[in-house]
Amino acid sequence: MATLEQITQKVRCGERISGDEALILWLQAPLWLLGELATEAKRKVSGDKVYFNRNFHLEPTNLCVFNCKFCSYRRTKGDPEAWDYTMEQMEQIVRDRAESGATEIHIVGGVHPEHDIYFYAELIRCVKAIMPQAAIKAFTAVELAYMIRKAGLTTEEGLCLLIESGMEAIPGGGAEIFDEELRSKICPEKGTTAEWFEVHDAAHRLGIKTNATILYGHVESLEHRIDHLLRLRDQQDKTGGFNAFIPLKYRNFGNSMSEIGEVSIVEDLKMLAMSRILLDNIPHIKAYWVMYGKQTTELALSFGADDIDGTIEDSTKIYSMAGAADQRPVMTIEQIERIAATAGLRAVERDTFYNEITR
Ligand code: V47
Ligand code: SF4
Repeated sequence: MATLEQITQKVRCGERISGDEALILWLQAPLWLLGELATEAKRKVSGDKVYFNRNFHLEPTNLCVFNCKFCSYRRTKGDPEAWDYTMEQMEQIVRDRAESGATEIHIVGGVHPEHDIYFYAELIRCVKAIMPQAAIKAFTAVELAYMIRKAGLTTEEGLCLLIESGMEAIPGGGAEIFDEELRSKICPEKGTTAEWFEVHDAAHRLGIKTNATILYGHVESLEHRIDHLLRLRDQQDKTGGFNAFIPLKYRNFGNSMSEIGEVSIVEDLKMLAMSRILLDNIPHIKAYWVMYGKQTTELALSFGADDIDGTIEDSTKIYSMAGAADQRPVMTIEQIERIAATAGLRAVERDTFYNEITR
């Protein structure tokens, strides 16, 4: 079996490591070493840059046909905290932000019991008509698989319909944990791992860039996390369409797994570093500041992250409802620049496809 020194050497030389080697590194490497290895790997991809974008989220509803145990966001119809926007209300939300300079609109929500793929195609067309300059990154693979299946279309047919309407990228949500047994415990009704991969595989083959996530810090083991990362690395070898990987820390407020608590910041930093080291073929590792909070995000930039997501403009409720510190998440460009500078890095504005934007 390889030693920590041998594995460290391999990572330094840019050689791919196996799952067994990753486990040794995760268990034995001190935090500073993981930070150093991940930073070296990050620097090869993005030098001294930290990417961000000007973006906002549109969350059509928090009604959902599923009931994932970790979800703090879902409500049932009639609940005072439920929302279910009409097309007109969503158009108004976008119109209100039309002058914000956003280059991306991230659309995700619950899996609505009634709305079908044609409603969402229309939504994309309406949003695009109001902000043609912004890219639409829309719907998790779980939402997509559900609406496409319900319409009786093949995955390719469903995606093509949405692409023709203006969908340009797909976010990484719905991945949770790929291990089938564990997935069936924490989100038994949700779309399967195979469905998640089918949507991303088809999207990549159609030329659409996507992101990927993991939900970590609940009841999974390190082996489950490594298995998750390796499945993504294999997929990326085949289709190459993942832009970014986003480790999502389980936040425990207001859901039915609350009693298990949350993992430490050290655990978050190790998760980021190991993601950077193992996913040698996914260009960007995103520290989603809305979920970590601004302080942990500063630290994340010394552990392999090269992206912190965007300005957000108080447009998402997923993490504020799950206990994140920022109850009204907004980040100004000055704050983003300060966070990057604290880590000795340079904030660079990007579009959805990581083209740099100079204003
Ligand atoms: O899939 C739900 C997660 C995800 C909780 O692609 C929770 O750029 C932690 O995927 N604690 C949706 N996480 C959000 C998402 C995302 C976010 C930012 C950027 C991108 C991107 C994607 O939120 C869900 C689920 O894994 N989630 N509940 C919770 N209690
Ligand atoms: Fe629905 Fe998503 Fe919440 Fe699961 S995580 S219950 S799919 S909104």
